[in-house]
Amino acid sequence: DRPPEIAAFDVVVVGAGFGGLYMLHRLRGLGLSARVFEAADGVGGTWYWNRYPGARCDVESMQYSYSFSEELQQEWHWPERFSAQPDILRYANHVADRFDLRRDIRFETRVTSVAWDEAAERWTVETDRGDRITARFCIMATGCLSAARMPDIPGLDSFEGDTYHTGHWPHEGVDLAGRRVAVIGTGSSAIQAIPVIAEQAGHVTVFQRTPNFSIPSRNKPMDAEYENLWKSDYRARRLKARTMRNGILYHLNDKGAMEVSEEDRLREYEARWEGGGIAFMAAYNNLALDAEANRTAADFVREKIRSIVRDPAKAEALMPRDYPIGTKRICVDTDYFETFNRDNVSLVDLRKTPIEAIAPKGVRTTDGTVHEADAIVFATGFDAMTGALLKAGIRGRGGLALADKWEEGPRSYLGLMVAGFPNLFTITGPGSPSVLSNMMVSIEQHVDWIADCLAYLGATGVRTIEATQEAEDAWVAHGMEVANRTLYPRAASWYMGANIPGKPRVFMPYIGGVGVYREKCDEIAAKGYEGFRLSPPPATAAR
Ligand code: NA7
Repeated sequence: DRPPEIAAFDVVVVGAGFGGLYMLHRLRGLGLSARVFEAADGVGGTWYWNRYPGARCDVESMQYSYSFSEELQQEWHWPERFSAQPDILRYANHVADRFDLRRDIRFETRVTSVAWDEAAERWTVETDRGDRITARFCIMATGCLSAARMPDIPGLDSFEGDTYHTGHWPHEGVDLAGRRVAVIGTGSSAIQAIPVIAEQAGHVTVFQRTPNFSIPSRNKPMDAEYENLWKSDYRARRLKARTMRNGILYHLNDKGAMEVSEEDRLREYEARWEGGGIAFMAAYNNLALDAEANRTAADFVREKIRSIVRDPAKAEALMPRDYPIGTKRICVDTDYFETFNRDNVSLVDLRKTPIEAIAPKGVRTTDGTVHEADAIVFATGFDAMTGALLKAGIRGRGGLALADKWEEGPRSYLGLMVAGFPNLFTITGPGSPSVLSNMMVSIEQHVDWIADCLAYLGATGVRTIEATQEAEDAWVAHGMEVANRTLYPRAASWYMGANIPGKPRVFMPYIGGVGVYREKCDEIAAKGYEGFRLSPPPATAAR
């Protein structure tokens, strides 16, 4: 236990995941004082909480890592092509130690209120440990998929067994050996967890509301030659990745799917399927744009499901049909569809028989069946992108609550700042590419942009920076326009807020592409922060 801290800093950072850690490092470099608050008792954010069996990153290890330190990227060795959660968490801890970050982080401390003090032109940040910190700037590094969501199913409290959420997996692990396990949900988390749970459990019952497209990862131990190839060319590759649509370096075919013969198309899809991972969606340049092109890729994956799953009824139930492939986040798996060939795995199609209630002995569906279970795993996702921000109790100018401002969906300028909330930045906030990208690339871009901005403000004597209403409105309109050119809004996805009852349906991330977005951000900065109100106006001589 520590006494509450009453103090003043230049900057408060909320969150010690990959965003918060790098932000702190950059702030130190600028000579700014900073306090970081983190709810967990360790660093790592997403990778601290998501310890469910099979948790793994679906961006390749050589790319899902920081690029800011040449020494760091050279010295670190990733054991697998796609990193497992424990390895990524080990890396986060290594970074925290290597750059001596922990001394400025207050762990096991949740921010409860973030309020703008108009007269002082400072933020007052309060925590559940009684801390009261004022700071000129507040930077929210709270993550996009950090507010785990338990569905509101009647009878939950009556269940006699154990319940778990994939996003809050117990740190000591869970022994599921021989037990009857119900898994609710079939998103990325469930698709990774189910094959691993099935190997331990006595029986697994999967409750599927919406089937998902999933591509095999082809994960394997890191190949030394491949690692060296990356390390000997790291700088150039990182630079190139930043220009890519989603911040990942892979081969994006510059042809449209309908420009080639069916035979060529199938060959390309087959090669991508064999290659593994989300590069499948880069097989053609118009899969996210053109419904007919998209259907060819979706048909290919449905055919794969049919060929893998031996029971035709199960195969049929597992095939997604009512949204274009990729418009709900594409999943990456190891033996997901194969797992349904096991004798100890059954599938309940909730489109036919929805869950009615949780009963003391298991999950009851509308046909009256109680699917008995000793444990229920909720793989039911997150209040994505806005959930954690809105939980922090942020109030801007005139006491305006962010929750009120965003009542009809998030609005921001560049996903970096919000009109009415001066000197408050959001790392990978809604309105930026964030969840549509390699998070590491997007995090580093935002942190660097914010750090450069703070340096500029310091050098030019500017006390406050705030997005103008016009710039914000234009950015929101632009974001919607770009999204509507794609097939994405056709799916009831968490990108749209559709997984949370009552949440406004707004396409939240910016889909214009990581490379394009970065250029825009840089251009805006180069023009003296166009679209932002700087007060007092920058003393030009100081720059
Ligand atoms: P997701 O992708 O939001 O998946 C949640 C799953 O849970 C999804 O299949 C949902 O079905 C299902 N769900 C949610 N609520 C219910 C209820 N009430 N009943 C039945 N099924 C339900 O979360 P994940 O954790 O898998 O992945 C999130 C991201 O983390 C992932 O994209 C990666 O970026 C990492 P639905 O589709 O809503 O019908």
